[in-house]
Amino acid sequence: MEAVLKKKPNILFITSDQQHYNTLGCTNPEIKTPNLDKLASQGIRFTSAYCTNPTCTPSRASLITGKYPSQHGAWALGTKLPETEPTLGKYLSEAGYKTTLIGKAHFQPLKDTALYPSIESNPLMQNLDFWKKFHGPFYGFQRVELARNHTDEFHVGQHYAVWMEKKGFKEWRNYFRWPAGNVKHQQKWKWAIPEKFHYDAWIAERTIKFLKQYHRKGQNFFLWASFLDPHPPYLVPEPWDTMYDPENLTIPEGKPGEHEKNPPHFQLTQKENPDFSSWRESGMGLHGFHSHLPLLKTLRKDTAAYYGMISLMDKYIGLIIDQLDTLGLSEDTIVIFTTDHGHLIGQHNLAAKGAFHYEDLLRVPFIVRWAGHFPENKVSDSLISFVDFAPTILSLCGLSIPKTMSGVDQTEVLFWKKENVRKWVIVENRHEPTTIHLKTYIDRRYKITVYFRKEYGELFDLENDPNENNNLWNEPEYKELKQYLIKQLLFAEMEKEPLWMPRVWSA
Ligand SMILES: [Ca+2]
Repeated sequence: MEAVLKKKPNILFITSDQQHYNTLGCTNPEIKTPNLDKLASQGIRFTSAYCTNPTCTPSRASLITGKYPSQHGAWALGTKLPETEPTLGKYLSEAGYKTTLIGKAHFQPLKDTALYPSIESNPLMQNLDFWKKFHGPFYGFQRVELARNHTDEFHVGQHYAVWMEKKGFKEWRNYFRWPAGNVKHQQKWKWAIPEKFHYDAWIAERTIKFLKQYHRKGQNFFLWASFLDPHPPYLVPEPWDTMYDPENLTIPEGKPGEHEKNPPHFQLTQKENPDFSSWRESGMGLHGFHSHLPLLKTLRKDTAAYYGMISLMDKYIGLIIDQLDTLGLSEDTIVIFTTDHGHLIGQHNLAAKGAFHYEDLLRVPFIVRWAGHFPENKVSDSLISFVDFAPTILSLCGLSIPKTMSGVDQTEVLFWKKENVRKWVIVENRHEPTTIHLKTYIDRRYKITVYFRKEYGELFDLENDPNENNNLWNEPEYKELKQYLIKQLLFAEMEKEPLWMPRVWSA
């Protein structure tokens, strides 16, 4: 058993939260990410990797289940992944792996109810006695050490707060928002928290601890270092807050009039006091369905802080990878870096996220390294979807892929034997049961977005209009193309239906 296990690769999975695909130094000279650039030079960087949903919970649940949000159950923010869903961690655990998640999970909502229990909820997140005792299991991870606050957010707590207290940082509440913290005003750009108590330092320290432990014990591992930045609020400690001069950054701008061809919610974002009441259905918060004008006023400073957050995170990602290499585990460990979905920071005059399926929001940075096995310093435009992550990892670990997973095995692409194993990707977004329910189909050239029971939609030619300024949905000369793509979307939908078992007999 041990001899067989030794041949299986370890998995070091590193993610950020809400990171635009073009925020790596190797593609964007205005930002510095030396460690991620180095990782890209040692492996394969994918330029056409997509999330399955541009929000946290649904997309993260796809990564660990190999299923679309419409299949695994966590269909929107504020829902949970059912505990009955088999996960990558479960399958790897059964094969003898140690499975650990450090950082952000967000598989469950901030609210705990009798019907839908959640431990990632308030006020339990602030009950540090609970978190001192609870370390899993959680969705296939035998060990979890969690946080889910983005910078100073009020739902700080869990293992991160336990760690801060253990470090003697008793005054940690002075850096976080009320009521979990003591800060009652909105902090901007510069975060007074000392870097050594920032959650990036915590994630790196704990990840490195587990790397050393697994190495010492000769254990196979699936270790997820799940960073929480650069998700807003835009706050970063010194010296990273002044690393980028806001005046020297290139700030994207929307094209005048572009939203006139887009669905009504795009247009409403550009008004002072828009009425979005007809989209409200569950009574819960709606991402992006508000005026974006106030958010566009501080883009330069926001971008400088956003880049600072990425560069700070890059430093700690570097510490983790350097430790892996120092332990001599490079050739035994597959390293994957990505984020959970993209981000809008001025593109199309929009900010953050919502039902705006631009590449900025759907496409993700995606780097894979397996020293001595995968090629080095390659760039691939092969289509990748987050549903491919779990089946591909299982395949690389020599394990069978459950038929219930919808993703495809990308192993041959990673070994540089095939350019592509996909012809399309689908991105879902069901933010409300019926009123915000859209689906995007992307092939090598075109991209079409259909809204449930709506006559409007989007059709972009990514080759001739890579910035997606010219929606062709209503153009008479593209009517046939639109019909063709809608049919392709339906075919893709049919293709992604899982077959949990083969037909074993005629009847
Ligand atoms: Ca996210």
